[in-house]
Amino acid sequence: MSADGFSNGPQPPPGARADWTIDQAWESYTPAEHQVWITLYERQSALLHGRACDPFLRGLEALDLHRSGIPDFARINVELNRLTGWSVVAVPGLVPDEVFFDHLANRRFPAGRFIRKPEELDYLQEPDIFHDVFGHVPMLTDPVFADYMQAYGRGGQRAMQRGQLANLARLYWYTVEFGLLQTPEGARIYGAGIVSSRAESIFALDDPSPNRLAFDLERVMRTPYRIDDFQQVYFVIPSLQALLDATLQDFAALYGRLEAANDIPIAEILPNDGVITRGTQAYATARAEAAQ
Ligand code: HBI
Ligand code: FE
Repeated sequence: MSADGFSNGPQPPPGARADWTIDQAWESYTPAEHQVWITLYERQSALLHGRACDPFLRGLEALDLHRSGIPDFARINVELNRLTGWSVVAVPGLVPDEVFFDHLANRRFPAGRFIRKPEELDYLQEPDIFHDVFGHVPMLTDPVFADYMQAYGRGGQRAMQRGQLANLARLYWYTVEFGLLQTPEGARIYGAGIVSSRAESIFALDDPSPNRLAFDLERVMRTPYRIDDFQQVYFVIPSLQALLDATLQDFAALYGRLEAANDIPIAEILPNDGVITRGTQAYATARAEAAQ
């Protein structure tokens, strides 16, 4: 561990602090940048009633994210801190896993300060402020999910020491990024990667192509995911409490079993899977054929 408390991994970019945070410098956003947020916000929020879960919609309201333009972290952090002790901190972009986990373990969510270009509205490589703040932050107002994200950060720190990061990244992907929550009205979105994407907000709930399976932590950790396209499987939790409870287990025994287990092919359904939708995989097949 070097002086700044992190191992001698990649150093922060110029202008960033040792923990990779930067000032948001909210006053330096241009009207055009605020307009991109407004365009994305109006498009997504029109879509999400009846699609996003209630804790997400309550979080949007609680943090007043429907203000006209890019939120000022100093403003939203007052309410976010009061609700669950979380803060949003600005970072230049993706940060090393070790830095990311340390922030989560301390209830700090690292959010990119940059926003996508108007010509990038539908897809961008790296999470921007709309993905991070519109997608991830509203759920952090929910006390149970707030506890889950901190537990995930602590789990990440342990996983790094054991070299089990790949399995833990799958848990993040299939819950925090692409998770669905079962409700009496049907499945609802809580994953940031879905809720911040117009097309996937529709695909994840309505399209017959993907499998939708009951969440099982070990099953998720054995399942690869797509980083370049819609998911071929979505995992559905019965409640946020069930997701938090799943992290309160003996991960050493779990990691031991995972080392001995094979990955499960991404579109496969196992005999003891809880099947909510047996997908056609028509979308993924068509995309694979088009790519040939
Ligand atoms: N850094 N800023 C930022 N945001 C992320 O979502 C993020 C990251 N670094 C690593 C990472 N995510 C993934 O590897 C997680 O699975 C840990
Ligand atoms: Fe994300």
